[in-house]
Amino acid sequence: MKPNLLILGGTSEASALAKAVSDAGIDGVFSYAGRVEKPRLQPLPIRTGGFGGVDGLANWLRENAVSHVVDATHPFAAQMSRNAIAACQQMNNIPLIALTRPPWVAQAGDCWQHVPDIPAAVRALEGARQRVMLAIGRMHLESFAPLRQHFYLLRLVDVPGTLPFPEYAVEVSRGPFTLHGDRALMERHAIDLVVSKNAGGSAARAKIDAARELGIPVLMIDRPALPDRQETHDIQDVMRWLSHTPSGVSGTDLGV
Ligand code: 3Y8
Ligand code: NAP
Repeated sequence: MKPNLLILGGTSEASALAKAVSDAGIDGVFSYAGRVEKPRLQPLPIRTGGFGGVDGLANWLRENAVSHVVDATHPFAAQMSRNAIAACQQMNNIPLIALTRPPWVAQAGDCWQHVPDIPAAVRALEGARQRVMLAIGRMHLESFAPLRQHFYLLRLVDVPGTLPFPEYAVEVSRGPFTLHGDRALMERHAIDLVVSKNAGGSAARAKIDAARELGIPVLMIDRPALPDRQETHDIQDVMRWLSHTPSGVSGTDLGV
């Protein structure tokens, strides 16, 4: 039976996979949560918005006769990843694989302080005023609002509404970012500290490399823990998996 794929997207790897799937003539749907105004277009049909939890996703899989699911979401999209595992199990174990990228690892010249999550990053920022590049997007900015002593450089995908800080600059820009661009940005704003999620991949690592070159410390937020699932960093692995993994959904489950 020809695969009928759901890609949970929102990363550079998800977009690269969508191209490989489309080029191979495989049927699939690309899914966004709907977090930004103009998400990148894809060579596959796009659906946007939450599914409605585990049951909502399981129903969507059934109603759309999905035979395989690839979770290519960002490593911090932990709730989506947990829901995907549970929904595929609920649907008689529809085959699921995660397409991820290895976390960044500090190298010579890096000055990283690891923290386990956003609240720990907030605690680590208590104390004297700094000029902080807060490159973690929009969704968690409120957590840092109590730390009014700092200047914040905020990089956002969309033009923001009111922001909870007395002193800040906004850079509206989506990645992939460049070393030259991020270094110039940090110098222009005389940044003392970079706060970053350990996203991995190449599209967001420019700020880490620029920080090393400028001798700027990084507050590195480690990834949330995820349940065990089949995982790969390689798109060709996913393509092989697709052709070698029989659908987990028999005819009767397809409502036919
Ligand atoms: C909506 C859909 C592609 C995918 C591109 C990657 C790279 C550029 C780097 C920094 C860090 C950050 C943020 C970031 C990067 C890629 C990738 C990645 C980080 C888009 C996209 C969607 C989102 C959602 C958005 C979050 C935000 C996070 C900005 C598309 C552009 C900070 C993560 O305003 C908001 O609500 C933004 C929300 C989740 C984290 C947050 O908490 O605010 N991503 N980003 C997805 C959906 O609706 O399902 O247009 O592509 C995707 C990309 N963002 O194919 O080119 O692969 O990671 N995204 C982080 O890493 O910290 C920016 O500024 O240095
Ligand atoms: P999350 O906290 O793990 O998910 C919260 C809820 O959002 C999910 O339970 C689901 O709603 C919905 N959702 C998330 N991703 C979805 C997708 N691809 N398609 C449909 N619904 C989705 O997710 P998040 O951290 O907000 O990330 C949202 C999107 O942004 C994902 O596509 C992710 O890959 C992308 N992204 C996130 C980050 C980040 O830093 N978090 C960085 C780059 C890109 P229901 O429960 O209703 O189904």
